[in-house]
Amino acid sequence: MIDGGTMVDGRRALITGITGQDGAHLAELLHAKGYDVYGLIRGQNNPRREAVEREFPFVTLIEGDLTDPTSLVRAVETSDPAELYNLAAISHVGYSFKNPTLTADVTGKGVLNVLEAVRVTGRVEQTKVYQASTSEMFGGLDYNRPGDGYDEESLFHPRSPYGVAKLYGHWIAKNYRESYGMFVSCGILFNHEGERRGQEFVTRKITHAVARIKLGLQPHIELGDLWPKRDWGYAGDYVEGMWRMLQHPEADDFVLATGETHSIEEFLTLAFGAVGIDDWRPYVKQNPAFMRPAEVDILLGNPAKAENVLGWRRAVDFPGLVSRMVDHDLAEQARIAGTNVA
Ligand code: NAP
Ligand code: F7E
Repeated sequence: MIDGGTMVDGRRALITGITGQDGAHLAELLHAKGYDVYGLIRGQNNPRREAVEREFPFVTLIEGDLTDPTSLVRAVETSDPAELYNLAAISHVGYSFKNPTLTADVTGKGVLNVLEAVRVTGRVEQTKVYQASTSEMFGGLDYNRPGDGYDEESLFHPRSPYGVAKLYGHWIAKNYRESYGMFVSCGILFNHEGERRGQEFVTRKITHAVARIKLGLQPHIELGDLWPKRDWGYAGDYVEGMWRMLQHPEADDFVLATGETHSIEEFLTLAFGAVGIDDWRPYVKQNPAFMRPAEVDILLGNPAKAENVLGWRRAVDFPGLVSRMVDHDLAEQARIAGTNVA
């Protein structure tokens, strides 16, 4: 980790999406670097609040919602951040098909609300913003052939309400950069996973089920399509890239990816293999309820710009990611069940 020893004592950072996977990794990273970390949390009784307070007692929580501009102004005024990481979103692609209007309001217009909170409080010159853009803005092979991987210049063709909302967020962020000279960098991040990933996403759904199947706690897992391919990295590596984007002298767009793509079938093979099950097929049932009206067939990213300009490198490879997640879930499920794992 370049600059791993750099301390920035007392610099203030505001993270939206503090209760999510990336929020947790980033809070940890910024705290280790000496930042004062603030986190935006929504709802009058957020079920994840207690866990955040327990795991990250150093984070100052501020109540607010991406759909409530007044709350964002208050959050920016209270935290007075040098760096604002906008990670909050409705982030599940399948859910976005079922709730497209809400997704547009939160994942799309919510970005505008965050940028406006920085602008109207007079912080254009003092607050750097990170916007969480996504590989879901690219459409997959039928629309946009990636060659050696999608990069910052590739065409966009989003295939879900989530992807469309994120593309609005991406372009409004660039617009504020160009219109007001605001330091807004967009990280176009490919899938990143880990032991903090929500169980609604396919990787964690699989590793959680593999652990329970191995321990005899559930008979099988139900999934949707198994042929799509994704460029899967480790979330801990990717938050380091977010931070580097805001340390770079100029605001810009950067792809973070591994440069490898694997199918869900390959993920299943490694995950079941990690617990000694060679053939996963008897344990996997397909259920159309988990299929989407439109699918992104293959995502493959080209991280050359982030590697060359930011010096960013991912450390965890695909087999390392899968075994890390399975090991974690096996230990956790064994603990819950009161079983010893040999
Ligand atoms: P995540 O685990 O789903 O977390 C999403 C966060 O957004 C949660 O903290 C959630 O809080 C918050 N949120 C949802 N609606 C909100 C609202 N109306 N107001 C304020 N907060 C709200 O997502 P993640 O995996 O950490 O991803 C972080 C960001 O990167 C997201 O913007 C995602 O779209 C983007 N991204 C993720 C990936 C990936 O592979 N993980 C790849 C590319 C881009 P609650 O606890 O209140 O629900
Ligand atoms: O699906 C297929 C599904 O939901 C991956 C988000 O973080 O990364 C994520 O979006 C693939 C898709 O992630 C199930 O159809 C099969 O082809 O884990 P996922 P995602 O849709 O790629 C991007 C970069 C983001 O920005 C998003 O915020 O797996 N799949 N069966 C399934 N997916 C789920 N969730 N559940 C299944 O049972």
